[in-house]
Amino acid sequence: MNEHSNSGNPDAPKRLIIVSNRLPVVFERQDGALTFRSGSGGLVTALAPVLRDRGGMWIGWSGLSDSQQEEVNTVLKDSSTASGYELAAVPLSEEELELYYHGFSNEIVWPLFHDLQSHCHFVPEYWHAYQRVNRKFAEQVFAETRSTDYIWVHDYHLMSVAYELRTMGVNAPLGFFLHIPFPPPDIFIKLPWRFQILRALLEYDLIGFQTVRDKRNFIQCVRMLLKDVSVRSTGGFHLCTTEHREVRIGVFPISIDYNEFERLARSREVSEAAWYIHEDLPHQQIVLGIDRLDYTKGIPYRLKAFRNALRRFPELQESMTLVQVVVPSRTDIPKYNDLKVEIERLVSEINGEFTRSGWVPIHYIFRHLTRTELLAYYRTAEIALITPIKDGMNLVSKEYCACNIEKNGVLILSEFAGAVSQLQKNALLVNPYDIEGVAEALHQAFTMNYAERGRRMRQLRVTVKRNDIYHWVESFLGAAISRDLSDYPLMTEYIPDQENVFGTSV
Ligand code: GDG
Repeated sequence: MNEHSNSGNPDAPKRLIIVSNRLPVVFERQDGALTFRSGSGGLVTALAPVLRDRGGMWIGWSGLSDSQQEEVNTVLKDSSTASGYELAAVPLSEEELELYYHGFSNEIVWPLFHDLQSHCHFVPEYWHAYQRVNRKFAEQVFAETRSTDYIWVHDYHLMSVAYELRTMGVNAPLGFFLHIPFPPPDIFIKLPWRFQILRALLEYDLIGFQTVRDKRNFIQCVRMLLKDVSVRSTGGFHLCTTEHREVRIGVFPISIDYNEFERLARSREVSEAAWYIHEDLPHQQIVLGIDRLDYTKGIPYRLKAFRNALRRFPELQESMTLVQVVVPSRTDIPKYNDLKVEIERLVSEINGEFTRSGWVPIHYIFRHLTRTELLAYYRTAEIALITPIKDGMNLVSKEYCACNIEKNGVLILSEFAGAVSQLQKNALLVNPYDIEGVAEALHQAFTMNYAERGRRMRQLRVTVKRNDIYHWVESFLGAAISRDLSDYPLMTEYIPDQENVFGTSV
């Protein structure tokens, strides 16, 4: 890598290098000048605190056109003061973005890996652009890093970065974490580039999945498609032996900064906002749904389940209000716009059928909430209704538990969210396609007594607290390089920006 100047020097600083499609920042123009603030989305929420506390670099696309790259680079020069870690932008042209990001990543991998092959557009140009852009990321990684750094690549946009780095002669250990599910073989084999993707992934030294389900699917695909790769299980990992390397495959369920969420939920600002929410909805149990606009989140089924509950259990009418927050996302992809139209039609039908003087059954919010608003809803909602049809993990479910400091909330959770593997004992589990089953769970949650709510929520909170984001990072880095966070010394001089963890989701 960049001159490999520290190669072999045991005193060289150990930096953590994160590589992801997007940089964890949102650029804005104020009076013509470019500035940036921290963004959101699962990955940012997960890694920003760790990098801020420990130092390192994040490499990714800026979100702006490559014609603004020079300006972006100038602004990012000061990034380590503003964000607590360095940022390096990979320039992407409009065409690359269209084919690699909207095309291959979001019209092929995203739907396929969520078992929705009918949503896929298998366009060869998308695949060629995906390879080109992964090479571009690898070139930037090569230029920015030194051999003592640990490079940790994230998510489905960048599955081929290790392959490209190996082609450049890089032998350093490389880690990869997949934030979304990995599909079973009968779905994965539909991918025209299934062999290339599997072989590219096996150029990493450690591959992390969210759940045992995803790891099992991946291993089955390797066994089915790559006969020359041997697979065995050893001490919690699977080991895939290829011609060039031994690749460890592990499970690392991602999480949240529990203490930070709890601390903020107790703050005066959030307490006041929570009080106003309930003042506006007196004598109501609030049911909360919060999702990016995405067909994997199961919003239409959820709305139908809520309607079914109101029809079958009339005592819920005028006593239960669904607050459904939908955060705009990928609206330039037609399927996402169709989804928005469908959600809005259902909301208006249900409100039309049930609204009474002083009670509107669904409060529909189509915008990004501020952090205070989000936490106030988490804190105040008596029921969280989290029903994705498939989800890598689902951080919202964990954030809800961390913020439920009154310990009177009920978590209704889809069997198909990765989070279920940790939260199954004390959440009410539902099949999101089972409209009547979800309606019954809503009724069960509504009528659950305080003792049982408290017992379940206390245990949920203990589970999330024990397995927080720091535990996730330590587990991955421990497995990757037999190190823990103490090898990345705390940068005590940096004071985190209070307003920063959330922003717009991409
Ligand atoms: C991917 C995988 C996996 C949401 N709305 C607002 C807002 N958010 C924040 C939440 C949460 C994050 O965005 C969403 O995280 P999820 O995990 O629920 O979902 P994805 O964005 O699809 O993330 C997922 C994750 O990666 C991590 O590996 O769990 O399965 O699909 O942190 O708090 N934040 C603010 N306003 C909002 O309106 N401020």
